[in-house]
Parts: sequence; structure tokens; C-alpha cells
Amino acid sequence: MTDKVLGVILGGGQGSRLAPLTLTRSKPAVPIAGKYRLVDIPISNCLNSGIHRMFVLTQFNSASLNKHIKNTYHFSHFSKAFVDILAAEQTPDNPAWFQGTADAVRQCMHHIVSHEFDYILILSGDQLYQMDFKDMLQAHIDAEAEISIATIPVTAKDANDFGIMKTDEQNVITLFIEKPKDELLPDWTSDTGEEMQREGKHFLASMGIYVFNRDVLIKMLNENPEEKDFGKEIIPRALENNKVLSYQYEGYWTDIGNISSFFEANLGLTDDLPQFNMFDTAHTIFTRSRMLPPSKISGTTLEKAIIAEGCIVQASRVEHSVLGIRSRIGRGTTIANCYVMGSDRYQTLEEINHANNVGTPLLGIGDRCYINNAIIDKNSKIGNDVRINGGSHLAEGDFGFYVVKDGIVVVKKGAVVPNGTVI
Ligand code: ADQ
Ligand code: ADP
Repeated sequence: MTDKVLGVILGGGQGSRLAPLTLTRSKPAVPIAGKYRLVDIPISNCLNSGIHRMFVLTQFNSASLNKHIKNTYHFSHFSKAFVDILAAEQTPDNPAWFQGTADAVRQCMHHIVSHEFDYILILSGDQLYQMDFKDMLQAHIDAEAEISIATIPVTAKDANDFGIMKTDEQNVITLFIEKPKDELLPDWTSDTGEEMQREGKHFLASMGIYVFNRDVLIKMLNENPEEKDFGKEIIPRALENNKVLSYQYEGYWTDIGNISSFFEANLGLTDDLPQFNMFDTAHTIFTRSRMLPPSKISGTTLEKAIIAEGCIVQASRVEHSVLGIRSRIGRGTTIANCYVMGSDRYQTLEEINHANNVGTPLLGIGDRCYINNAIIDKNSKIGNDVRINGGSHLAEGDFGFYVVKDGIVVVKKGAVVPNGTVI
């Protein structure tokens, strides 16, 4: 069954909600959980579900994304598996970038249809979850559906961020509204089951995960070239002409498309029993194997910390934080509630001596710093005695080498933060 499926991962539009992490890289290449990239999540879900052919659609084709995909997803010459990046491209008929999710698929369709498949599985690139798509495909086939949408019960507070639907007794979707306003919500409750109702989850939300029969998708995209978006246009129209099934999922699933949800999802991994289980060998998350040395830690109290490979940590305390590959943290420093992404390389001893002689910060985080509520993007150089204390007391905005969003301080990739800086 999964041989007949092609995966399409929507890698991101402008990526403005995740800025400044997307300033110099495309969204699928944003690092998560210390050693992965966002795109590893949907790709791993496909591979674990037996779907081995996929395209990643991205608005711009960054060097880091290309390198990551090229270096990570190797398949045997004897298999048909591939992970290919399709970036928005100007053609004689189309000078524009992708205008929305459906437009992205439409513009790439000439590449996609050259492969054999009966079903196309469309996935978002900015969600954290471990789902077996085989079950969803089986439900789609059993119900003889033309389109299936994975759905999840949500509360009224969350309902206006999602497409919300209503179904009949056979789980066929009868009504759909994209991101309804608060005043409309009372009309949109569903019977989501006893357990979900107890949690106050009365609304059936689209997870932005779609299975389309090949011909149905091609026809819809060709016939309605003005329709740019699945949630706003394609799905509402499909209800008029097609059998659209809801496949209800109740596992952990979260959108990580903006800074605060991205931050929460990363720090959530430090819980004793995280909702997203990186230790589940049945759902391995694949990523590049880098052959990094083990991490070296000295004099540090660690409390709810995730430490990736290749780190050198001499901090006094690391708490409720994720330290990414090759992170270096100096003596006497406290890191709390932070995602430190780490570095792409190590400095040589000569570079370190030179920087020490001229008094410029080293790659990583210096001595006697206090850093709380922050995301430190890759390759930043944070000096000694720096104090960064994120929180709602800070004004929001872009302050050059850092941005404050929802109280979270995001230090930009490659930033140099001088000794003694206070934020
Ligand atoms: P949103 O997530 O708000 O809602 P959207 O911003 O269109 O929808 O993004 C969906 C996915 O496509 C994301 O991974 C995004 O990065 C990517 N994407 C967006 N524009 C793109 C473009 N131009 N090119 C390539 N990729 C692009 C959708 C549905 C809702 C549903 C939620 C669930 O519309 O109905 O409830 O997903 O998260
Ligand atoms: P990741 O672990 O983030 O996937 P790599 O380990 O491949 O990334 O390293 C990321 C990038 O850093 C690579 O492109 C590598 O070439 C680059 N890099 C390595 N050494 C240096 C250096 N001395 N200066 C700048 N960039 C470097």
C-alpha cells in the first residue's frame, strides 16, 4: 500500500513567523531538539510508515537544507526511495514564488507526476509528532474516500488557529471553516468522544495532513488555478464534489511554526516523560550522523537538560534547557530555560588564543553569564559576564543582534555579544 504513496512536505512560505531563525536558512533547515532539523520530523514519520519517496517543497533553497538532505537521506541504488527538494523556481509561464500551500504543490506538479503513485500525502513541515500514516491510508482506502484529512480535537482557545470541521456518523466531513473567529465557535462543536470532551476539546481541527487520490488532486489544481491554499480554498470546495474523510488522531501533535511554540516544544523535551518521545525506537527520528565526539561536562549541575554530542560544558548550572551540537559553555555560567543551538564547527587553539589576546568573545557562551528564557542560534559568540533575562517585562522588537518575541530573547545566528552585555 505505501508503495503507492508519494509524500509531499510543505517546507514553508516566507518563514516570517519563525524569524529570525529563518533569516539565513529555509524553514525546514531550522535546528530542533539539539541535533535535528525541522524537516527530519515529517521525513522520519514517512520513513517509519514505509513511505520512501518524498519531495520537500521550499520557498528558497538554502545551502544548509541542501547539504542536510544530501548528507542524511542516502538510499540504496536498488531502491526507489528518494528525498528531493523542490524550490520555487521562475519559469517562462510563472515568474512568482509559491503563493500558498496549494500553489506550491501546483507549481511542482510537473516534477511530481513523473513518478508513479495512486495517493499523495501532503504534510506540513513545522509540526512535532510521531504518526503512523499507514493507519490513515488504510482508513482512506477502506472508506473509499477521495481525500482524507487528519484531525485532532482542540479546545476553544486553540480553535481559531486551525481549520475546524464537522462530520457525519461515517466521519465524512460535511462542513469546514478555516480559522473561525471567536463569535462563530459555538456553531462548530463536535462530538469528539468522552475523554476529549472531559479535556474541554470540543472542536475537530485539521492537522494540515492530507491524503489525496492522485487524479482528484490533479483535477482540482488544474481546474481552479486561482485557488492558492488548501485550508482556505481547496478543502472547502472539495466538500461540494468529493468524499472527504476525517481521520481522527489522538496522540501528541503540536504546531511549531512560531517562536513561542517552537521554544515550548523544544523545552518540553526536557520533561521526565516528554509528550514527544525521542527515545522510542519504533519511531526513530533520522538525521545526519556527524561522528562528533561525546560531550564533556565539568563542574556543572544539570537539571532537566538535554545535551547533544560534541559539547564542552563548564557551566555551574544548566536547567530546563537544550544544548545543541558543539555547544561550549564557560565557567560559572548559568543557563536556564534556553535552547542553545550550538555551533557548526570548533575554533582551533590558535583562534582561541588570538581571540583571548585581543579580548573578543569565543564561539559559544563565555564565563560567568546568566542566560534565561532565550534561544541562542548557531555560531553565536557570547562574551563573558553577559546577562540575558528574557520575560514579559522586555519590549518586543528587533534590536540588531537579537530579537524579542513573546518575551523570548532570540540571539541571531552568528551574533557577537560583547563582554558585559545586559539584556
Ligand atoms: P497553517 O499552518 O496556518 O494552517 P499554512 O501557513 O498555509 O497553514 O502552512 C501549512 C504548511 O505549509 C506549513 O508547514 C507552512 O510552512 C507550509 N507553507 C505555507 N506556505 C507555503 C509555501 N508558499 N510554500 C511551501 N510551503 C508553504 C494549515 C491548514 C489548517 C490546519 C493547520 C494545522 O490550512 O486548516 O488546521 O495547517 O497546522
Ligand atoms: P550541521 O552539524 O549543523 O549539520 P556541519 O557539521 O556540516 O553542520 O557543519 C556546518 C557547516 O559549518 C558546514 O558547511 C561546514 O563546512 C561549516 N564549517 C566548518 N568549518 C568551518 C569554518 N572554519 N568556518 C566556517 N564554517 C565552517
